[in-house]
Amino acid sequence: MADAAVPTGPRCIALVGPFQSGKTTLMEALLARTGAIARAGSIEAGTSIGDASAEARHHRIGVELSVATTTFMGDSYTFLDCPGSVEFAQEMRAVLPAVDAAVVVCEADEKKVPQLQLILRELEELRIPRFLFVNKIDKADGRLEDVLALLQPVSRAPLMLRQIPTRDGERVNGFVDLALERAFVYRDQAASDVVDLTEDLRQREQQARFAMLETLADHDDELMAQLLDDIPPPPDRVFGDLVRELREGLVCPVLLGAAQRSNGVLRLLKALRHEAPGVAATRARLGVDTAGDAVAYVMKTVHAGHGGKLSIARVLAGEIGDGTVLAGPDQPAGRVSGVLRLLGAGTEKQGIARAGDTVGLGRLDGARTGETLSSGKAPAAPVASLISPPPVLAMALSARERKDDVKLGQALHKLSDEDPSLTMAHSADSHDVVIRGQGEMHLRVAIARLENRFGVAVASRRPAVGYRETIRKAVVQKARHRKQSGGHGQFGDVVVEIKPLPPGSGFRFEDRITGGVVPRAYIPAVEEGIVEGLKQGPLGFPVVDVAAALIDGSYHAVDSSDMAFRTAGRMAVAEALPQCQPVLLEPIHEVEIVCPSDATARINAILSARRGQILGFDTREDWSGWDVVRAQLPEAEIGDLIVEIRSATGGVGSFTSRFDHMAELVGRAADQIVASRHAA
Ligand SMILES: Nc1nc2c(ncn2[C@@H]2O[C@H](COP(=O)(O)OP(=O)(O)O)[C@@H](O)[C@H]2O)c(=O)[nH]1
Ligand SMILES: [Mg+2]
Repeated sequence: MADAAVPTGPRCIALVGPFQSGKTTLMEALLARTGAIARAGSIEAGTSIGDASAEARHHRIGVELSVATTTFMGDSYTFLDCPGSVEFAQEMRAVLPAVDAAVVVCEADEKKVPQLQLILRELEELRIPRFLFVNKIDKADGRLEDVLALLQPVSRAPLMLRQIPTRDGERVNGFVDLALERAFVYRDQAASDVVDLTEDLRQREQQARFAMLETLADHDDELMAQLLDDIPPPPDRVFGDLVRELREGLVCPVLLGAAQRSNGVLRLLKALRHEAPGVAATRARLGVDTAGDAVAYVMKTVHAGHGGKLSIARVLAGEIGDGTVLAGPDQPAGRVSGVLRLLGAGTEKQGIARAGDTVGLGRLDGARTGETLSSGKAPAAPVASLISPPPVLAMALSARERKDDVKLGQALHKLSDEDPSLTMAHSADSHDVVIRGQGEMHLRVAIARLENRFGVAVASRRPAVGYRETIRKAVVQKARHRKQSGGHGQFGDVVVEIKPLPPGSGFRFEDRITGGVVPRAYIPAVEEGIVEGLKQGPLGFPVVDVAAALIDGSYHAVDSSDMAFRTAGRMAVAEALPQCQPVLLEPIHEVEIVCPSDATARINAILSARRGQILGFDTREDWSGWDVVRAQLPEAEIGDLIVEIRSATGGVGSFTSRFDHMAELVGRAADQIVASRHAA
């Protein structure tokens, strides 16, 4: 019947959804149901195919993408288990462009609705066909209609029930499929049994089916006419609409199940088989040209500790085998060495990858996540442009052993190649490497990977705040450096005027020598000495916004030298600064926080408690139910700001910040900073 429309060929399906909703468990059930594994492993026992890395096992949550390919009714299916935590959302974002469809795994939990909204939004923007899989139906205690009412506001497409639960007392024991009009009773770890529809059930089924048909009819006038005329619509029409409206993103069908018991899993597989598009439709969505060249999209990059690089890619057109030469948008990617079928951490050689396959490609040293590769002469049109979210947390790292310094740099380089939402930079103020990422767990996992995968143990600490100091008063200071030792002596003598400059001016040097009392040749050395002296002021920080003028001095025909004048310049500054009323400056950033509106008051309170000055708040453009709060906040208060924002917003709030200005800081707070600087 509907089988004529079933796309054949490999499918690629993302499993997404809030943290802990059961994605990894569902992937396990899908793999067991399709025979890729003998039986479902468990997260608790550390035997699942997904979350197989040391870091995921340790934390018992998904911290990276897991990929597994299986076969169902003769077709290949690759499932992508995407981490649910916002800190690892980049892993999901990178794969989505090239998937055929997504299964959004969720549960009836009000607290997770904001996270669901973020995920649905990504899918909606990329026009990815999506099913909602309401999981953990085995412990559902409320009515399904209430769950849907809770979730509907965060979905742009109508959530359309495809099944209704049946109950044995309070417990959900099966479901009625509203398209097939058939009732099923769940069995543990097995396919459901078909049972007769009782009269009572048939009435409920009719009602729910009518609601489904009405939703479909919103985009099918003929179906609408049939419903109005009470004509039973032909099954082909209903199945045809289910397929078309899913693919066009007009509806989001809702399926039920309990991944842990393998309930509803076969139904899900069948829905995917009949309704999810294949690679041809995905190519059309992405505008991929099929001129004959192979085109592949890189979903993830993995650097094994011992050097090999693996690019997990979806072949969108053509074929890729060992030896295929591929190029990215701006550089050669390399020659494929190894085409691998993936089952979590396990791999198996696969001779050739056909259009639609999702595989590991070995040794593409020039390929990056998010790139579209082509075997043709000209680069392929990119199917996606990945933008990494700005970092929200930083940590300073140093290798525990000096000999690992170089290795640390190299390993971090590989980690940020794998995950562009993790960046690294050498800090200007110290010898540390500063890593920046999406949250505490994100950075902690990066550190664990350094150790587990690259064998580099690191110490980590909060990065230093960029304090500075300046002066409030001008002083004229004389300094003479004179040394008589053995043969040549040293002689340099200067009079320097130091005075404050307006904020943001930095440093200015002026030569006001007349009559050659200090010869021209030595003046640059005096300036160098002054600059050195300003590197650390009396409070312990670099001194900014000062002018120094060389106004007088003297020299010695034999003993004067650059070195002597440099020393004199440095001495003059060191002696002058304490008399200039030094004052501490702290960096102030302008921050913009985005959050669901019901958290805005809490965010304001957090900002005030952190010495923030709130500049205003607004509704967030194009995000109904969200606000943007703008404020000025000291850099010292931004360090762990994200932790508090997340806990006030169910994990979904975030912020961006940029340096705005330096502000004077006095009193106890300043004294403490100076004291701890001197103690360090
Ligand atoms: N009761 C029940 N628990 C489930 C079900 N599916 C998953 N879980 C549990 O929910 C927790 C989170 O599952 P997991 O698959 O790791 O979620 P993920 O974070 O979405 O990958 C685990 O403790 C699972 O055992 C289900 O169908 N019913
Ligand atoms: Mg998981």
